[in-house]
Amino acid sequence: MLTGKKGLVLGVANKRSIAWGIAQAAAKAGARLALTYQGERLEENVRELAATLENPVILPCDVTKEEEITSLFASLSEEFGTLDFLVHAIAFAQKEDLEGTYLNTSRSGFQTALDISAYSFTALARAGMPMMKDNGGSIITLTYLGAERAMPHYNVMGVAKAALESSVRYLANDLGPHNIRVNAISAGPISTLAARGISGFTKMLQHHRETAPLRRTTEVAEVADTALFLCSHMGRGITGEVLYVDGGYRSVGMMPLS
Ligand code: NAD
Ligand code: IMJ
Repeated sequence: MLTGKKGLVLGVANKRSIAWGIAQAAAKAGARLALTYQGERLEENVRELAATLENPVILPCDVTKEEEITSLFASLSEEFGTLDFLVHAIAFAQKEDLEGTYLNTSRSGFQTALDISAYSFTALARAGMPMMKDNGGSIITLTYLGAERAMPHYNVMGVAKAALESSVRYLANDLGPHNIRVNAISAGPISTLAARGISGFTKMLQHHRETAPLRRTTEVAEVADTALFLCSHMGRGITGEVLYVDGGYRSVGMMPLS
């Protein structure tokens, strides 16, 4: 599905990362990949995982640093020339803002969550555009239902995801004339690093299992297959959308009564 295509995947932290699931699926589908790591702490992890791929490019990128975004695309431009797809699988809020109530979110906590989890997507789309505009491309981000419904503990991350989903629509409108598509995948809860530390997460998985029409939790591989579809020729008519890969959870209004 992706033979001959070149892609950039941001957000691999470890083997459980959704970004790593997407990278593996894209490599299997024939794509050549560049992966980024956030800071030296994660470099070794990403290099070890990438060693299983064919001819990967590995580059640093902390999205809070404008110069790292600039040098990422300078290096990538030399290595790849052109780019066919970009996957953004990055989110961060201060731990304290995912514990209490949304009401108590500080100005700096709000800024951090919105900067890393939402603004970074716009910054990366802008920086990646010159490498995509001649052949067209596909840009994807990961979101969660907490963008549109108030969920326990998700708090400022929900507000950041709402901004991210709106950014998808505006970027799709801006980049569509260059045949660059922009979409989000809204995944159901998955036990990754970004979810494991959350108090009550096991209960949330259980609730999802009992409520979603498919009666199970979401798997990274299901999310990865949807990402492949959106990056491939098969997804050519879709832009500005949020696709739900959640076992149908969003379509129901109540847990089964028995
Ligand atoms: P993860 O912890 O494996 O990935 C999060 C990534 O964000 C990490 O690789 C981390 O290095 C990166 N990151 C954080 N701050 C950064 C910065 N300043 N610069 C660069 N990178 C930074 O967890 P995940 O669950 O794979 O999360 C990936 C995406 O999926 C996130 O956007 C998350 O909101 C979304 N998502 C996750 C779930 C879930 O249940 N796990 C559900 C829906 C959506
Ligand atoms: C996160 C918090 C609260 C409820 C949650 C989640 N539910 C799910 C998640 C129900 C599915 C995971 N998720 C969708 C995220 O986007 C997580 C983002 C996140 C996680 C952390 C944990 C560690 C930390 N900061 C974080 N910032 C963002 O310090």
